[in-house]
Amino acid sequence: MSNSNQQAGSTSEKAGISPPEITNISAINQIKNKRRQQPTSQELINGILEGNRTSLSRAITLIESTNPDHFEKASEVVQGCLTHANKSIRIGITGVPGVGKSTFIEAFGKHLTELGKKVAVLAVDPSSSLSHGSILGDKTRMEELVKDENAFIRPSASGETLGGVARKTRETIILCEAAGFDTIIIETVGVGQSETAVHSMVDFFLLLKISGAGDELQGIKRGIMEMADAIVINKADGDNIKKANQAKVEFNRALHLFPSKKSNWQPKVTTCSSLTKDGIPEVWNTISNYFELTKESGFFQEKRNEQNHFWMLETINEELKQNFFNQPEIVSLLEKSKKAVQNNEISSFAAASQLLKLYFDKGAKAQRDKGSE
Ligand SMILES: Nc1nc2c(ncn2[C@@H]2O[C@H](COP(=O)(O)OP(=O)(O)O)[C@@H](O)[C@H]2O)c(=O)[nH]1
Ligand SMILES: [Mg+2]
Repeated sequence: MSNSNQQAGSTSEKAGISPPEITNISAINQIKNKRRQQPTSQELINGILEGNRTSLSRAITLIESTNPDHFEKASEVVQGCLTHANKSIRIGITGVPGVGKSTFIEAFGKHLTELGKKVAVLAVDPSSSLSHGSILGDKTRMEELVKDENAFIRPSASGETLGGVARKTRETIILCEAAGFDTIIIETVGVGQSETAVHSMVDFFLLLKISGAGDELQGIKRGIMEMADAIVINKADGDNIKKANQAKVEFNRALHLFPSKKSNWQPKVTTCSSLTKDGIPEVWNTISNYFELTKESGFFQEKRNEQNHFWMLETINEELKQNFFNQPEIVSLLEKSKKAVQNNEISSFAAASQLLKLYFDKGAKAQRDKGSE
């Protein structure tokens, strides 16, 4: 381009949209060229293994992409990183909105980077397509951690089913670990099934609570209490300290009523303030003790193996479902069957059988066609 600095004049104004005052064409072309030069999967893998954050971010974007052209490349990158992963610890954090998860992760994450750790923060929040990613909005609450070169914060993949978000988060964990992050924190909101998904991808599960008006245990789902390896009562500062300590006693009592865990770990209850940072080092001590115990007993590896197996089956379930529901013939028969079931013309089971038969017959035909090619 001979004339790189072009002054855009009023003559080029279109329908009331004025172009920027100075358009540097050569700069734009440079950017366009850069964008066009997509790194190969091997380049991305090399970048990630060197700890290059741009490569890491780009690879995560590939994983999150819904463009089928990206699937294979994303899968190659994950595969290439796999043997370099698994050297980290993974901590899940849940709690209802407002309990202080983001503020806690900021304080806790800073404590960890001060201890020399490299921390990656991810989120599983299938509702975030509406709120544009909870962590993204929360980055303001993680001001220090965002600036920390030993921390990496990534909002959750959005516009997806829980299964989709969860799988992508699992793959993102692998990439972060390969990039040298040794402590992975996964935040999830305390609604729906997302805790169960996060619980099945972490080594340690932490439930964040605040002290309430007395009856602390009301409103907590038993399942979540059972999953927790620690309950941390946040906002134990100012006038709240006494109530937080009472809540601690109550939760401790409740936890002792649960059958003992396979890990042989007795879940702990502690208090902390994410604002004053009181009790934050103690949370880390608790978690360290857990890892010491479970790594020595072999439970740590056993749990990871189980999780890998679980995710293999989960992925098969998810893909089969996707494939089934994306067939145009299925979509149209599904619509017809829905009405027929409503009108009592066919039972739900018979309708389901019909749909599955159509699906399997179609698959069998495709196989035969392939064979006779
Ligand atoms: N007093 C006090 N306030 C806190 C503490 N942690 C968080 N908060 C406040 O609680 C509100 C919700 O915090 P946030 O981290 O956004 O909660 P999240 O929705 O669980 O991520 C914010 O106004 C925080 O400043 C704490 O330890 N003490
Ligand atoms: Mg938050």
